Amino acid sequence: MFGFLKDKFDNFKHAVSNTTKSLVGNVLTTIDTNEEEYSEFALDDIEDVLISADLGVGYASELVDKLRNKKGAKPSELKNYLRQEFKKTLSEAGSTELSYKDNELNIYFITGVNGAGKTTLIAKMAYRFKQEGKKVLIAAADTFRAAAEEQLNIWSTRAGADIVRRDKADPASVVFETIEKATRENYDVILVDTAGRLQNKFNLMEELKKIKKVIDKKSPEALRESILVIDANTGQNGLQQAKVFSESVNLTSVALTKLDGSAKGAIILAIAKEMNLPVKLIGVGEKMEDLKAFDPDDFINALFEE
Ligand SMILES: Nc1nc2c(ncn2[C@@H]2O[C@H](COP(=O)(O)OP(=O)(O)O)[C@@H](O)[C@H]2O)c(=O)[nH]1
Ligand SMILES: [Mg+2]
Repeated sequence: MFGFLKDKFDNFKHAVSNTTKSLVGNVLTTIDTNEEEYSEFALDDIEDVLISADLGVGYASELVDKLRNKKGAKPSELKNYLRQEFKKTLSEAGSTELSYKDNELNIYFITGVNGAGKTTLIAKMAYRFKQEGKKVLIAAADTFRAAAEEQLNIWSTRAGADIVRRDKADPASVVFETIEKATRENYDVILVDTAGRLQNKFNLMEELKKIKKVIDKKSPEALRESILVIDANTGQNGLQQAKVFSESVNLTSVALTKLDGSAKGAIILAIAKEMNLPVKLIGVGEKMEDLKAFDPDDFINALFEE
């Protein structure tokens, strides 16, 4: 396993502090734990609190329906019930470890809306892979904004990675060229940066599909992860984004960025439940080192303040 993947996010207590209050705390203050069973009134309240904590309507009502139909369910066991359910949801979404194969080409296809943190994530990943002694090539396939390419150029130089960029070229052709170069020159890692302007959703999705097609054609066995980058501050909106992207790209995991400033960690549960996608990487700042691995147990512990 890579050293950087052992570098776990250890500040969940802060990142989920509001979440803890709104989710676990509020749910528990909603009900009278001395009651022998749940009243219909209490169940409705629990559902409301879960929804307002960004868990999503579907997930919230599923959790409450289970309680309703569970013979002998006791309000005093609510905390434990939620803990078990959240754990199950996270583990069913799959392994949280970033896939990587030694002595092979590893392609990471990075997507997400504008400003989510794709380019920053790529710079951080490049930096970490370089630290592990890997040969890293970045495909600047966000050819829409000249500034985006320039930003990537500065970052990649700083990270010590190489870059393929072609001004105003077709993004898919940039990726094509990147794979050719990587294969020829024995690179370990390709990071594909993409555009994210959603005001032109149809074109964007077509562009991403085209890039995916190039990878599938040239080097299907090398595609290690298709990562959707989500800004933690977007809440349920992030889930909508995930749905749009997953229709065009076969997503394998999520990178949740800006958790340093956000207290909306509950979105991790919603993503796991609704999209069946594991969060694997966490962005906690704007610097190269600010990339962490996601540990589900730490997250759950922070949520329940243990
Ligand atoms: N605080 C914080 N800011 C971030 C993080 N990741 C990215 N950013 C900032 O978010 C903004 C947009 O990032 P960028 O990578 O350009 O997004 P892109 O449009 O998806 O490529 C920049 O100002 C980044 O510095 C993070 O984990 N924490
Ligand atoms: Mg970008």
